[in-house]
Amino acid sequence: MAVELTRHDAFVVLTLNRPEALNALNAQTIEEIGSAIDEAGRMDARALIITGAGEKAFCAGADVKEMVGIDLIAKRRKAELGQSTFARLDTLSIPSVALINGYAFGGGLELALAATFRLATPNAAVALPEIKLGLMPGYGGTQRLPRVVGEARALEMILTGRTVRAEEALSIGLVNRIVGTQDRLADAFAFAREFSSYSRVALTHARAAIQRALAQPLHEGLKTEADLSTLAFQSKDAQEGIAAFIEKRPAKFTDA
Ligand code: CO8
Repeated sequence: MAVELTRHDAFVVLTLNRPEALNALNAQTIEEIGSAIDEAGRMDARALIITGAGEKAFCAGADVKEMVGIDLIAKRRKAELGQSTFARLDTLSIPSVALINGYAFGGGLELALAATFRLATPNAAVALPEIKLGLMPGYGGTQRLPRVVGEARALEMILTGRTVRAEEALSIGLVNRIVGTQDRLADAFAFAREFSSYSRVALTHARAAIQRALAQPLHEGLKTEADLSTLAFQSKDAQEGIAAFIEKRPAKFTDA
């Protein structure tokens, strides 16, 4: 299997497992990522952590060796399949955390960009180097990177293919935190615990509202926020959270 899915208490870990090719995304890997995301959604977990096998790479991008000699339709299908597979993270019922251990190049960074959060190990190095191959990003990079780091930085990264190291990635907001000097998975779980005890209802609506913020004009986004915040307010968990505050006790959320 090119992808492993393992359960760790409240969390599911998806590991890209082709270390001999720096976890590059061949057709089999993309297909298995899609199935694993779907499976993770059925596992009643609190978060999905995505990482790469080995110490060297999260993922070195689309498998360049599979790009030789394919026709126009296959090229288009490749882009659409990568995009639709990574987009499953948008609609996944739980937040996802890309734990970038080492290289996240091309399609590897595009996968990380589709996750809800990104963490980087100190040796992480991210880039969209497609330009060096005479290509451009095709798995969502031109759309998601500017949303995360702004147009100017996205243009620079995509047009120069420059590698960005962990500290710089943190400083431009491309990753949320640098983790894993000792145990990267333990740090990712600790990060996920910071949100995973809260009501799934409120978390889901908040994520959906933020996703829509970037896809809608402000006046429509505000309407979406009014709709979704009312739904969260109407939940049993909101009643419980408010009561717990007033009674000065910890809230017991039931995801209802
Ligand atoms: N595809 C296939 N094999 C790869 C890839 C890759 N992307 N990256 C590394 N490998 C393989 C190498 O060929 C090598 O295999 P072998 O030992 O059999 O020669 C093995 O992994 C180890 O790699 P290196 O020896 O190169 O390791 P280094 O430490 O010297 O270098 C790098 C590491 C810098 C990450 C280097 O491997 C590299 O530059 N890799 C390519 C990165 C790249 O260009 N990625 C972008 C690919 S394009 C893409 O992702 C576009 C997505 C959208 C497509 C849309 C289609 C329409």
